Amino acid sequence: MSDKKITTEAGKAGLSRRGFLGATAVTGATLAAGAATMGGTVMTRESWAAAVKESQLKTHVGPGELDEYYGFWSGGHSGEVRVLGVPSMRELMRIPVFNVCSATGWGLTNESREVLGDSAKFLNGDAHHPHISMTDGKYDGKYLFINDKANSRVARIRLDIMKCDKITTIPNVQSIHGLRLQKVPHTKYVFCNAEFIIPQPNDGSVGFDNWDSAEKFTMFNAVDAETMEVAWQVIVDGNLDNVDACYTGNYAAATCYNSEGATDLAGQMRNERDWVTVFNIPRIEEEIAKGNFVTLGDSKVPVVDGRKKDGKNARVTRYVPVPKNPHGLNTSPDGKYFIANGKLSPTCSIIAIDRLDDLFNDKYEDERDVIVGEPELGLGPLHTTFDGRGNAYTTLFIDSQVVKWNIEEAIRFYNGEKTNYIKQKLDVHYQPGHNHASLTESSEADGKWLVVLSKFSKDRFLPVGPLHPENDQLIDISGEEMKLVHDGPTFAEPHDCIMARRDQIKTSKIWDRNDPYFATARAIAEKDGIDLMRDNKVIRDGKKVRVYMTSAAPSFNLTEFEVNQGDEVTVFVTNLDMIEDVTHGFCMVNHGVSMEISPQQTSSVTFTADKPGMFWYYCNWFCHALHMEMSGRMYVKPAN
Ligand code: CUK
Ligand code: CUA
Ligand code: CA
Repeated sequence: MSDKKITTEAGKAGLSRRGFLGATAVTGATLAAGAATMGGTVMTRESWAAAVKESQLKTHVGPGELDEYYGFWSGGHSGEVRVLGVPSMRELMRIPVFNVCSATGWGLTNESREVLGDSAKFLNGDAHHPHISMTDGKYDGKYLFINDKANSRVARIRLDIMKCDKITTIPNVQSIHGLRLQKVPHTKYVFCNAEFIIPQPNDGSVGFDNWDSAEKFTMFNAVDAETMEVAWQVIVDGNLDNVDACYTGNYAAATCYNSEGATDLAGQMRNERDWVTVFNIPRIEEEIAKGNFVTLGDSKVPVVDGRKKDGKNARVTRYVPVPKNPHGLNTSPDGKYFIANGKLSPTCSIIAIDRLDDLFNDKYEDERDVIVGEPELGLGPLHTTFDGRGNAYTTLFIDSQVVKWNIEEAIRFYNGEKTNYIKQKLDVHYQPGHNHASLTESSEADGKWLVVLSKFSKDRFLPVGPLHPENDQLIDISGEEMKLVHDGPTFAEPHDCIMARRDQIKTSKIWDRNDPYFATARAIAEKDGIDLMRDNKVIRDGKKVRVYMTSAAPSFNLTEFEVNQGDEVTVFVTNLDMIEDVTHGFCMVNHGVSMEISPQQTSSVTFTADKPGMFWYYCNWFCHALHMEMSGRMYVKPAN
């Protein structure tokens, strides 16, 4: 397969044109016919092919073998989270979050609807940024958090069971986009950016005609990672795009691309510089403790004003001008720098985190004094990731490349020294958004694998109609040179991913009967005098009917029950099986009812028996040789 890739990509020109030109142009090496200089050694086409093949062998995870890393992919406007093994890029699981899942019953079951709360009415979501909770700057494997840009929510996934257990809607804002976690001392806060500037209050009193004169803003938000309640909000100037936090626990920084406060495309590109908004977390907490906050509308969340007034900074924020419509914001794993990616500028801006104390104490004349480097990288820098060896990897959307560059050399260049801070440019296919290196958001960044989430696949895969998959490419960054080793087609539209070592994620094999995930079902059963592990019974409560059944492969232990037309029926199924992997399903035919019941789990679902007649229910999760026979009947007695 590596031979084939070399042939198709490099065959016409003899070599991969842009890969070599990109690298040689910046390293000053010569490109002789059929040979290139890489890392000082002359590579022939054959030795290049051999090197790539060697990398590709590293990605081969044989049948029955396990991957070294867990990867969590956002699902974009599919609304879910996907779990992949890295380096095989095999999809291991999907975790429904902001979508509806026919298989697991997410969005249908009472347990999932309780998590979804008021937002259960929304059937869509737009999940961009998955991040693993941290302790002392390392992934602790407890939770994964993810934003919903579509309906302004933040969700938490418990990584022990890989299910979403909390969803919070952020009040008085629109579109939660950038999301990152406090890294140190632990993830107390989930920081999340509301992207769009809206009228405040947004009660219809502001229309198109009085928009210009209206009070309007967006807010930076902190969600308590344990309770998932909104802890506080900060009003900002401009808008908010991406965010990251530092390794001291004191700062978070967010990009703003709409400093213009414009509502049209041209307007949002008017300024040559927008800014990075830096948040001082201890000062925000102090302001709240001192009572220097307001609340908005019905919300009880304390809101601190972080806007400049008459050119004077608020205590809690600083605005650092950077060029132009910046997008990604990434903290280097050594904790030294925030890096803002220029998007409409070919640069990244490097902010020295150790200058932020002085910035907030007004020691600098100019906010730009915290910028210690602004390397020119290529066209359309969107996101940067790190190998833990001092190198940064930035996606260039317009150039369709990843550029590897050395941070300290870029800083020395900014100080006037002539360094070649760009180490390599590698073509990716095509138009990359996020990229992400293994463990890169933690102090343990290990520089092994780089995933590049390319927005277009064009001709890389068998054609599947007008809608194309995207292409998540795996790149070996363990050596001097980046080597592209795998193409991974993905469905719309992962924006970002995060990789953790497999020993950092500890999952349950079967459910704990005391799990809070089905605490409500346990409480209802207890009130009905039901032992969920033993009883198979129908409880009538006026027009409400609760049907309790257990299951053990290959049967439901209640194979018939009777209700009246118009009853609201809740079916509780408890899976008695103790054997790992023996999951049952419950599907009530012609009622839109389907759910997963994994070993030792209780699941419940409520529906209206609105049609008289006999209805089969069956197990829709293949569990046994007699899985087809695992069924029962509901009789709905006609109303008179
Ligand atoms: S964003 Cu999509 S490519 Cu939502 Cu992190 Cu940059
Ligand atoms: Cu139980 Cu299939
Ligand atoms: Ca702008």
